[in-house]
Amino acid sequence: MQDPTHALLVIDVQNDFCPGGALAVPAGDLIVPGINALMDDFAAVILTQDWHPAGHASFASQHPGRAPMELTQMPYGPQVLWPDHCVQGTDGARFHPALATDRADLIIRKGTNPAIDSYSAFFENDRTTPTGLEGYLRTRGITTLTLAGLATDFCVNYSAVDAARLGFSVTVRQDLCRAIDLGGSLSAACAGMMRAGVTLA
Ligand code: VGL
Ligand code: ZN
Repeated sequence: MQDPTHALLVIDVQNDFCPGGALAVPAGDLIVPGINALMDDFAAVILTQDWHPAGHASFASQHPGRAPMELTQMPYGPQVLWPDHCVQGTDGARFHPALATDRADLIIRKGTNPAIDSYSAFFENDRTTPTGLEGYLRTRGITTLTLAGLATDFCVNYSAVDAARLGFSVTVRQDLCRAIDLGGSLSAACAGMMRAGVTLA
């Protein structure tokens, strides 16, 4: 019997984060079969989709003289400058073709504000503007979340930490995540998730 209070949150399993994509996460596509199988264990399945307007402020292409993967300062804090990725309506922004998207109860799109990045499924990177996901989960009576997807050290990490801070009980399935690992970002993310009370499984 599926637990109605427990949801699966699948983060950004999109073409641009898989091999061949604009911001490819090594072996990002290998987690798709395991995520599809895991969906059968959950009463609620929620997918997130990174969904940027063209010319998004997180793109290095918008910062003259700067290169992808460099760090800059934004009004809301430090920001990695990314290659153009997950532009609304492009093939790179679509889910991996093998992901079982028909199983989703909800697809939440994030990163749509041209001036603010949004790693977390719950808040933009100003850490205050909500996506609405918290309200959806609470009104469904969901208290426990299992996370999988891309990338472990960015969107999975921010989503897991925010969920724990909001009081949800959170487990990250590390075997069903893959990381970008930029300058030690994976070990920093794991330490931060553990500090926030996230279970790394
Ligand atoms: C992500 C960098 C930029 C992610 C999204 O899904 O982890 N990373 N946008
Ligand atoms: Zn993005």
